[in-house]
Amino acid sequence: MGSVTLRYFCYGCLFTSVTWTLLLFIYFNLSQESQPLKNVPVKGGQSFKYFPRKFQPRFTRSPSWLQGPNQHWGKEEGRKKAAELSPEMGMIFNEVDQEVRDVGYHKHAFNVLISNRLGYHRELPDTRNTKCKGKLYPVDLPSASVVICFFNEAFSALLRTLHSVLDRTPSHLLHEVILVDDNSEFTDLKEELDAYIKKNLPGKVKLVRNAKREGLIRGRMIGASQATGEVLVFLDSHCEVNEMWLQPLLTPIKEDRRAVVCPVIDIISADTLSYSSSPIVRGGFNWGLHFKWDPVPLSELNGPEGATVPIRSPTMAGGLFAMDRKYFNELGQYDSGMDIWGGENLEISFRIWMCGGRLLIIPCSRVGHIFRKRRPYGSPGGQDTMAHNSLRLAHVWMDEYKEQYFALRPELRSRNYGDISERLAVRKRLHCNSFKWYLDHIYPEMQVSAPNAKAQHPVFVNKGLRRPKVLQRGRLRNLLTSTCLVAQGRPSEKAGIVVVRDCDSEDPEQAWAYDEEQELILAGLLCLDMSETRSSDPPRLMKCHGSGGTQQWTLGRSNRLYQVSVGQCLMVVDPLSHKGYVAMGICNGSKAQQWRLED
Ligand SMILES: [Mn+2]
Repeated sequence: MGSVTLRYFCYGCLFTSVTWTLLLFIYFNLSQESQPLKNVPVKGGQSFKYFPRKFQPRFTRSPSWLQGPNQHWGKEEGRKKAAELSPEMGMIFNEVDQEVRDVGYHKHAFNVLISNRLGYHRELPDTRNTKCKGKLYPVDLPSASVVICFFNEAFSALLRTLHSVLDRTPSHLLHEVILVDDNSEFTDLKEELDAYIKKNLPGKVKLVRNAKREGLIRGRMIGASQATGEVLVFLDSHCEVNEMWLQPLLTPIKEDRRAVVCPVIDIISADTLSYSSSPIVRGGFNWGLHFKWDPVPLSELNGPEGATVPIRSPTMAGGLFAMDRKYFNELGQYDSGMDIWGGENLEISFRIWMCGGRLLIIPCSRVGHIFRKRRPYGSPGGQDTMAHNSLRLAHVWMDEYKEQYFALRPELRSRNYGDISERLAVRKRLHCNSFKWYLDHIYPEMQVSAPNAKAQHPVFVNKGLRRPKVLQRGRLRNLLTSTCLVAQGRPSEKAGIVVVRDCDSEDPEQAWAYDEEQELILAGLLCLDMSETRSSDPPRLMKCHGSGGTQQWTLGRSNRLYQVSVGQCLMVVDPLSHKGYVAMGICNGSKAQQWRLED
């Protein structure tokens, strides 16, 4: 009897264990299934609600959500895929996201919401010419001190700059990184940054704090004075260095200590933070003493090694370059009489060439830089530091050619520019050539004009006249009201707003084209555009500019029409109103936000 009871008891146990095993198996499988979707911003509300108080970088290697279900790419292709940003990275789900974005644009002039979401490490597309990838560099290169000055930088952008350097530089070449805080006002750049460095980056990263605002120019000199590596590498605080960026910079310096080298500055979009390759151009300037990019003369590009050899550049853009540290000191560092920002890049460029050095752009070294549309900070007293600095450089270096500048800025002729005797002494000590020598030998393309001659035509090198391919055409119908998006006035009217009206398939003024640049073009004329600073404004029809951002739209999941630079979706404001107003709103999946591009 007892043995029967025991047997049933054992069967019971066995049955229970099997049931539990099955349940647990199913549970873990399902929850693993949903794991990769944890951070996908598909539904509003929960995903990023913890955001800006204390930002936690979520993606420490690459944004995991970009990797779809089939992950069997080769290494290179996988890298490329991971390096592509989701166009919906900037989507706003709630008021907190909205605030991060709006305050971010105001303080930093780029999309801080996306910057935060990217985290401190990300994969980048390798934008080098394929020939660069086969190049070999000496093992015993000089060591580098990377100097990064910052003032009120966005925490995530600064940390991404820093980590990109640490991630992509061989440690035997990286002597140290010196951060110079130019007396920033934002509190997260104080204790929080100290704590982060102490906890995560002990050893190679030094942080120097200026007790008062010195500006970029003196800030860099302070950083350089603390450096002990053989080569100084200056970077902006909103950069990301790319694959094998440093070795191609150090090699020409090892060969000739008077070579000053710049990487090619790739473009990180201020609106989307997407990384794209820059064409190879070189630095020039105009007589207003503004830096400009020039096409590279074919004679520089046609060598046997093609587009991989260093290119002589008359000037540098300023933010990113490398130079032998002792040579930097010998050559007179910077003009410490220059304030905050502006003109220092032309000053050092003229000085390098005129005093026996060479300035080169290295096509195989790529560093991305966030190109902001405005500088988000001024000078403490609000003075025009660009004019002050330009005056100093004109008086020290430009000899009789400073008249070219005064012809354009006659009001500056009598302006005080401080004491330049120390800089004139530098010029004398180094036995520098004349400015005429510089123009004749280094920048013969520069035209010297008599006063009042007509202005030089600017050279556009970045965008060709290629028209993007149209992917889809049709009317843009709202699914709630079944009305179509049209111009309120004429579709040719610039800055006109758009509204919804009854659909008419015969009306050519209702015809939209959606192209590969993600532009929406009405009646073949103007592009649907969103100002990135005022997301409360309705979208308008503007001239197509072809550079994404404010004119970049995605027709996404659940028929939403998402605008990349404002991070919101297009919606019908009041479905019952005859006015047909539309506006941008937080993407909530409602029917008022659903659109279809249809024939
Ligand atoms: Mn910059």
